Amino acid sequence: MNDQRTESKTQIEFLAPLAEVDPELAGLITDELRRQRQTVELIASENFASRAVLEAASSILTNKYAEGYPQARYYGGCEVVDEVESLAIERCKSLFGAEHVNVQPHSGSSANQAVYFADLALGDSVLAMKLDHGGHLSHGLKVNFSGRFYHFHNYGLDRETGRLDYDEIERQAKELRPKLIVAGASAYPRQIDFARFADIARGVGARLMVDMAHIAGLVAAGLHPDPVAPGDYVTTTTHKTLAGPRSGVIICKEQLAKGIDKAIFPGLQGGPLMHIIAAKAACFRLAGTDEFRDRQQQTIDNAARLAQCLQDGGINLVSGGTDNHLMLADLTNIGVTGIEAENRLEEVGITVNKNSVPYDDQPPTVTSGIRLGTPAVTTRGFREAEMEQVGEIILAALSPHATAAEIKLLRQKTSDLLAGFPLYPHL
Ligand code: DSN
Repeated sequence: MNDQRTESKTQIEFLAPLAEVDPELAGLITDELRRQRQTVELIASENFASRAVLEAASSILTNKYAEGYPQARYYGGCEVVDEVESLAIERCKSLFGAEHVNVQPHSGSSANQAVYFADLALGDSVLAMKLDHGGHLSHGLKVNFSGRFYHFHNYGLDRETGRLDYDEIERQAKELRPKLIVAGASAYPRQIDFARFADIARGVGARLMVDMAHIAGLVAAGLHPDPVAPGDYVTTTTHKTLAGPRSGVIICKEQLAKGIDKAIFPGLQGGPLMHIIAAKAACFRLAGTDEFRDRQQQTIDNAARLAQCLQDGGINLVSGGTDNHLMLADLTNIGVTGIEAENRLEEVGITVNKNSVPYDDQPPTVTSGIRLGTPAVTTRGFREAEMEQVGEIILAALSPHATAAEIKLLRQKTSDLLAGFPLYPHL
């Protein structure tokens, strides 16, 4: 009896809520919860992780060191985390039809780094999408590790169509003979033909890496052409359309598995984050459900409806629309820069990010565009009717004639809209 009392007292002390031991930090987290609840989240790379994912990510697995891989660790006591990691691997393999999966990368950028580390020698040549046409920092930006260690060349979007021009990419590949071709983007609103990329890569003896971070949820749901069969390597984050924890994954062909595993550990990382790997396992399980598939379809439908509203209101979209979860608005014709639009929308309770558009004259700190995406609002429950309301608020807020009183009214409209869609009611 005494023992039980002692144990329960210890537990109570151990589980003292954050607010009790660190009110300052708890206050900031509460502020952020309030911000997330009170804004329409249109950042295309964000989402709301499920309660299951949050629970796994905040679990006691954070306490465990597990350098190495299941059944081949450099620490004792790994019998349970071995099962957790194997579960995450098997679920990811089955979700994407993968031959080999490494669930240890801490982020999408570390996943990309590991592929380059495994596949390339310093200075090797790579062909990837330009950052200001929709690529990613880790696809060869000069000040990023990728641009410093490897010789990146860029393909971009066609000036007229705003789309990838596969013939032109093939011409560049033939001229440059890269060792690796990178497909995938952070701000491309159209489907990507990965099979065509694989043909181009094979034609010049290059390997193909697909960075599917933005579209992984759509791929899991079978709503985007598959990158896994044509790609030698596929990297992804797990927190965007996939709605998992903030982290990364590498998928590859079996014959490349040893190189990838060695590149991650001991090449680039030490102990894996077992609590985050557990959260990835939960995310992969949820991503295999009909509910998840329906949500991905709704994400696409919501993006299409928002795109239509913005275009009807006179806003130009790069490539003329969207096939996926995001759109890129070019605001040049309405005389508003990206940073001005981001700030204006923030005032009315809508969060977006300024984004360069192809052939942008403005620097990346200003930009001529904004990127808008629907994964988070769709997880929150928005459907086409709500997207129309969001579209109307955006158009009114970006109008050069919007007065301070109108902006205030628009903020109220956003709040009224959000009130019908509670976020994390258990918190
Ligand atoms: N920074 C991410 C995005 O917003 O698209 C890509 O990693």
